[in-house]
Amino acid sequence: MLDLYREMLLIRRFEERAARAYTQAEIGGYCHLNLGEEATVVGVAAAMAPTDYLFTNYREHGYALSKGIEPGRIMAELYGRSDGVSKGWGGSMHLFDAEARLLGGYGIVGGQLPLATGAALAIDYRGGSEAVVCIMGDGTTNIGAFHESLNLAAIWRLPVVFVVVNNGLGMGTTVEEAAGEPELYKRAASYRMPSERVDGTDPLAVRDAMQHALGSARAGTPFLLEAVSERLKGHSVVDPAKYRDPQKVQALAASDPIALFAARLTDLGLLDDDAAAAVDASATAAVQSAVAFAEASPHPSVDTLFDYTYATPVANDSRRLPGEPLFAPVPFPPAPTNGVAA
Ligand SMILES: Cc1ncc(C[n+]2csc(CCOP(=O)(O)OP(=O)(O)O)c2C)c(N)n1
Ligand SMILES: [Mg+2]
Repeated sequence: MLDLYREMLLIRRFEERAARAYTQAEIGGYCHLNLGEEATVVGVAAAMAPTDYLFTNYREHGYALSKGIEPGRIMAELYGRSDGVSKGWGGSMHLFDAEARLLGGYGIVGGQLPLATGAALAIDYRGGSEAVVCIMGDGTTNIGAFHESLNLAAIWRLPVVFVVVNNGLGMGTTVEEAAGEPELYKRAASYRMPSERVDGTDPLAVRDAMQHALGSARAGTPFLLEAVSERLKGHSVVDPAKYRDPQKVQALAASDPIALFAARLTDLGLLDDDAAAAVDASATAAVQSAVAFAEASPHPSVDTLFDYTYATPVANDSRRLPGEPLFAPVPFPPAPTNGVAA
């Protein structure tokens, strides 16, 4: 239980520091935080075997930490530096580490679902015993890829657990406004897929539900788990969330998974003020060294800009680097004019 608490606090301090670095313009692009979802993140990770694969969306720093990736390599990616997990080309939304079996990090809502389903198909095809865990938000259950992926997973009996992190909001839209069936776990019934709703602020409840879900998936019955929590801040770091009911915002502290778990540990005699301060100091120190590592890492060199890209060069794409002329000279001789003046 103390390990789970330490992990949750590491995520909390990492996210708060990331928010600060963003406002200091150290981090560019978009930046979405797991604040309020820490118990779900560590509960999911605690149930997974190291060989299991994880796909998630853009709100994924906590999952990368829970997969055991060095905080410095994650922070360096947020800073866009070459020692980042994705060599500095991905940024906050595109953390990827094949060795840790974290297969992204996707900015397109629902983009990870068909890929996760395909990875589960590959495991099944090869007769492997690993499972795939696919994280998504509540809003993502309204995307077509959700239904396509769950349907294929069900009929092909793939080893995949779909986890809906229901934080109550898709950007500024509530679940009730967006979903015809707002009890999202019930949507699995359309595919005769077993499913469950769990308290996403309780790391032990999430871990236990996830163990059950993974057991089902490994035995050939994919599972949908819905973990309910609150998004404590805006959709992304720059969102002041003015659309939220001020009364609801006032009440958010009651849903803070870290405060709730700390109180529980204290009641059980597992944590006192000194021990809590020590856990906090160690999480803060780990984040400080992650920032120092990121700051010391060089920016990627511009001439590596097109490395690892899949697009085939086409005639009107000169693949020019910044500063190069817009249209490079045509690389083949001019067509014959047959004596006709142009
Ligand atoms: C296909 C697509 N449509 C719209 C967006 C813009 N967008 C980014 S996040 C988001 C909300 C997703 O909400 P949810 O699935 O609940 O995840 P959360 O952000 O709450 O973790 C939207 C609409 C997008 N990135 N991709
Ligand atoms: Mg959401």
